[in-house]
Amino acid sequence: MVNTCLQEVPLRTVQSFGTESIDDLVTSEVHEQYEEQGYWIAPKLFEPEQIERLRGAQERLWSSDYDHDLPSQYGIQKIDQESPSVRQQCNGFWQMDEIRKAVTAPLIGAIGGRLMHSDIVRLWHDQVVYKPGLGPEGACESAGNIGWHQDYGHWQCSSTRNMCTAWIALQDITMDMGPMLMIPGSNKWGLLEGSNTFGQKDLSALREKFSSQTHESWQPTPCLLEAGQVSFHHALTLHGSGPNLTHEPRMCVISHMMPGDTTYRGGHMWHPNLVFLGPEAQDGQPFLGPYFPRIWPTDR
Ligand SMILES: O=C(O)CCC(=O)C(=O)O
Ligand SMILES: [Fe+2]
Repeated sequence: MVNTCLQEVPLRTVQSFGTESIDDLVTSEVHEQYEEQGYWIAPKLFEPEQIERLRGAQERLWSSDYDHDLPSQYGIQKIDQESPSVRQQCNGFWQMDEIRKAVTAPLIGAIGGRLMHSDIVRLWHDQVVYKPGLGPEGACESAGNIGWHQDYGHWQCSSTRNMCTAWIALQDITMDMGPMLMIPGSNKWGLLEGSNTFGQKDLSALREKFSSQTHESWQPTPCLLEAGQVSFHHALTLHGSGPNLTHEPRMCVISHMMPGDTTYRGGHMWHPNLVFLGPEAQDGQPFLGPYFPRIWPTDR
């Protein structure tokens, strides 16, 4: 059990890294890494107290103890505490204040803005993900897998592929924990056919499917993070993850960000976010308003 009575500490800022400008953190080497490999692992952006509070918020979420009654358009996920399946709540920020603070943290937005080359950053949606610990005997269980996918494969109703995800580790993420795996360079392969495969479990079949479309080298690289560290990836970077073979759950909170001028690209794939554009949504309609909070510049 985690301690949920921890003191609230202020979120980290650019200055807390001993620098004045976000460009001292997101340097030209960082841009190069992000553009060449499709992702970048940032230093610790969250303090241990914040991580502990986020873990508490996540545990409360899974036991239906919410800060706010009204769930997002995804509704309330029914959780079977004994199941080996991945638990996923999208737009957890509607229900838990601590999750809202993390996925809209100004530093996350400032970094996302630099990586997307956008002055304004909004939340596209968030995810709270919990991968149960199956123990070493769980190696053949695929329920905890997250299929190889491209985020934009799911987001084709958005006017831009230039979207960026921040994945916040709520504990040290080790190799046996089913870390997120990236395919470096896949951000340059374009949008692959049928890449909206987050929910599929057969990683080998997906690898086969995507490798045969590109014939590029496929070198899964794990994002091994310390608690409070954050990885940032491009919406075209292929990624997925395997089973958690430890006895601890793997917990993270994810902020999917978009440039502030992102609009609806009509006639493509449906997405739950489209409900907020209303029944007469028009191609080119902006994703604005409280459903898509502005993260950067901060309005708090
Ligand atoms: O948690 C994982 O393994 C995958 C998460 C993911 O798909 C994402 O952050 O875009
Ligand atoms: Fe993803």
